Amino acid sequence: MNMNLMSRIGVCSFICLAITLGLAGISYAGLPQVIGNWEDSNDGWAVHSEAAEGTTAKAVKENATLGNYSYKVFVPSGWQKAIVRDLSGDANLLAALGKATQLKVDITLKAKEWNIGTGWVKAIECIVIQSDMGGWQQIDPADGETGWNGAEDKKVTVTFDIPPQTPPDLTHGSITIITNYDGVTTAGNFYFDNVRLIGAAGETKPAEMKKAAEPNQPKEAAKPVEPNKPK
Ligand SMILES: [Ca+2]
Repeated sequence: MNMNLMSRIGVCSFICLAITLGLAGISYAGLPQVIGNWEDSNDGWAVHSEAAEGTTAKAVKENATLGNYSYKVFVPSGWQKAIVRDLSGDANLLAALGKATQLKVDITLKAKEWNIGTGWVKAIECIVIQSDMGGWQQIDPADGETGWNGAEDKKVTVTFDIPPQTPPDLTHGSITIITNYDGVTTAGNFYFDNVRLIGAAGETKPAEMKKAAEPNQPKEAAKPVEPNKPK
């Protein structure tokens, strides 16, 4: 009887502890973190220094998927370094990049702006992360249909899986968006919005979880529990 009760208490404590620590871990890096919203500003983004001549980018009050503004980007045809966000010098954003497992970006293409003819257009080609972990990490879309025939407006969320970036020690990091289209009769713009870094917990807001987890968070017990944390 006593043994039973004790082991039951033990199991319950362990589960409570595991849940508490699990939630605490999720909120560690402040993810999800929006790094591109462009509410009447460039929001830290810029035309890439090696972008093709004629590349332009500015915040506009149209085609937003978060807030009221999106980033209207025109890029000449072909595989192009379009826009870049340098996170260097911002410890919080570098920590977010270090902990992130995914990057998601919303893209809008307007049928009235494009005449694709016999050409082709992708909503986005890939992203490139440059950080302590590697000077050129080219990442293809993991989810989201990037192909477009131009018949109707397109709005798509494209997901990229981010390899581990040695958290929390990044000293520099940047994210470049690469575009690609070719052979079109008339080229239009790309409208980007709600670029966000996502952690292992997904898109749930971490602030609420943090509040619930904090009061019970036992510091000393953290180490023994860690090996059993579900992956
Ligand atoms: Ca926005």
